[in-house]
Amino acid sequence: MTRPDILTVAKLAPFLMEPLQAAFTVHDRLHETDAAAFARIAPSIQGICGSGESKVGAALMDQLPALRMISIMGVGYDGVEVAAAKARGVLVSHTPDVLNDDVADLAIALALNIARRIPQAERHVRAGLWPQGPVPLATKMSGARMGIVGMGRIGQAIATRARAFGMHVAYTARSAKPELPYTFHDQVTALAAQSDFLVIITPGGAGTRKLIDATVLQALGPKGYLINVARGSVVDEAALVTALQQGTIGGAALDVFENEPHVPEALFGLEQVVLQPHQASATHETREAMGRLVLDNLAAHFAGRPLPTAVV
Ligand code: 8YV
Repeated sequence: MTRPDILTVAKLAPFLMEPLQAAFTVHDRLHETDAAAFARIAPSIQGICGSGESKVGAALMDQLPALRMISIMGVGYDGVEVAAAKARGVLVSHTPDVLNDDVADLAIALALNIARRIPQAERHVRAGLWPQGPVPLATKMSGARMGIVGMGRIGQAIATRARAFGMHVAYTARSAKPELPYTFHDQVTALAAQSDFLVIITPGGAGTRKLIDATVLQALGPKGYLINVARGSVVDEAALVTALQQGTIGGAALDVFENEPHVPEALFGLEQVVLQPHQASATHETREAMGRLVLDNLAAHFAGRPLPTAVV
């Protein structure tokens, strides 16, 4: 049985790389490491495997005349030029649903962390400062107003959790979802003005670039908290840094950034900030489930079956 040639465009975890190498001839990021070798095998590459942050553009696709499938380990695929893939008859798959719980859990954890000042209090104790006095009082999250920007699968998982905390949930999205028991705002600024916690869970990409700008941060206000578990591109990061430095908003808890893994140094010294290294889906259970979906989509394609979780 021929083993199709697959190009990986991201560092993949062993639980995915090993079964991938068992089923396919894998060329691990060869386009980045060995141009001559890549040029030799490029005509035979039939599939690409990458992560939610991977960049797969028309320029790379044009070097791969036999390319038929791009399998992304991530629900987000904003780094893939989907229109270019479609135009070349190349299928794209991603890994939705299996990570809803983890991403929603981290969103709620970040909201609790920023409101209850958990990292600050933990640092206070670790520094041996408690004998000298308590930490400042924090902010109650239960019963407050949560605004969710993006009401897809993960947005709805966050809303369910927020309701369990007795929170008032409102949202904005491309269109209202009348079947949902939450207040819809068609403008993100209006939602921000009605929120104590504004959670970002939209797809990345051109359609949402800098959606959260200085105007939205102004509307969120000096007591409001921003939580981003989507993509750094959705927030105007420079405007966010300024808003935090000037107290325009109450604080921010961030899992994603514009230029990962690089984080604006200006954020490091700010008390009212919680920082995470894009780990919302980073549990054994979820990443292994994502890995299985990547393999299932590739196997389905090369067996001529419909893809379990196609984008296009
Ligand atoms: C992962 C993600 O960081 O699913 C996404 O879109 O951003 C994360 O789950 C990443 O894609 C893992 O490969």
